[in-house]
Amino acid sequence: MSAATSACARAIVATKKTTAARRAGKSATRATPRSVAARAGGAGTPFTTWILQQEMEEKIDGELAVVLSSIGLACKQIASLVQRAGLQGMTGLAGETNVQGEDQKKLDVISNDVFCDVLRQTGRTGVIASEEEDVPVAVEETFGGNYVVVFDPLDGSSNIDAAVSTGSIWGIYESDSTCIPDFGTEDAAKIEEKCVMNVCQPGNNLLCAGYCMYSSSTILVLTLGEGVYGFTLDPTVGEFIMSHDNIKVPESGKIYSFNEGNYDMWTPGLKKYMDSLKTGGAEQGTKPYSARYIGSLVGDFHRTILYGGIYGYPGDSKNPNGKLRLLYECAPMSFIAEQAGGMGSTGKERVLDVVPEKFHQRVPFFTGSKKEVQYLESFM
Ligand code: AFP
Repeated sequence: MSAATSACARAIVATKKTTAARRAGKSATRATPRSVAARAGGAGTPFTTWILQQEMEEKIDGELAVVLSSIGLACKQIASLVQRAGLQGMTGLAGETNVQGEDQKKLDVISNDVFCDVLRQTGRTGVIASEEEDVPVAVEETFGGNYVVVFDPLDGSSNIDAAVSTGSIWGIYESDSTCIPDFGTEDAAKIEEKCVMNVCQPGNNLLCAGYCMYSSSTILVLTLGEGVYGFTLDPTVGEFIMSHDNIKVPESGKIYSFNEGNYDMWTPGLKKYMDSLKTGGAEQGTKPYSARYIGSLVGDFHRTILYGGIYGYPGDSKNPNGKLRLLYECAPMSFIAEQAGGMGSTGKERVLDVVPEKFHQRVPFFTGSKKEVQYLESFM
């Protein structure tokens, strides 16, 4: 590790501390003025109004407000593309594979362009990092803010051709001033190194995490570290409207969402856990759990936080770290799960505590109701 990189690494740990302190300080010291309480949004509040309210209440700055509204715009554009995909020849493969060796669908590529374009155009993002890109990319034109945005523009895209739910997932971090690339003096390798350092932050540093589900409704769910809020797209006005005020995941729930086809490759402990669900789980002798699996993380996760239960993508003998990516799938979903009163775990530790070693790192992932995730952990 070079001296400059170590400085970045140290700076990022410092960022983590200040972010946590800021969060703690905010909730400890900020009183809610009466005028704010009167303005506070609830069900029916448009997403753009809600963002402005968060800014007025100093939960976010003006720069982050711009980034959030640009993500809302990207989600609307992708929702529209997904709805018309079958009619406009946008189903099927693009003919390329991404760095992880996965076939890219046409809509994967288009959705990635949509996300990258809106984020660049805000001028408030310093680094953007996508599932579909080999490495995180520095944005040359920043005129304020320097947010780091990690995202999976279209997760579950193997479902697209059958018109089954898909979704976008994102996480937003603060970048550190010592890790901001200098286009005037630094070469491409140095800039890339700084971008990777900026992106490889633990989920504990997340300022915002969210997803948008493209299904029978288009629903955008996000957290800024103080509760979880859901907004449903009203197609008649083209705006997300708050439909889920302060989502809380039920403490337990008898629905499990795993790709059980991998059972033979699981550890004995995990097999035992899975078998136990069929005879009542923690309360043996009661009714068996129900299996629900879409194969689209956003859809399976959304159902899990609303109805309760557990979603899991474990490691197995072929892929010890499972399939899901830490930075733009597991960490953002864990932040949301925790903010809704649930959990996000690798089976052995809290996902938000995992410090990424590389950009496309995978981790085993279990999330949902607290009691269900704790019960799973007791077998691991
Ligand atoms: P695709 O984007 O290739 O459809 O992968 C979706 C995904 O990353 C996640 O959304 C699913 O939960 C998981 O993979 C499904 O994987 P399996 O098909 O192996 O169950």
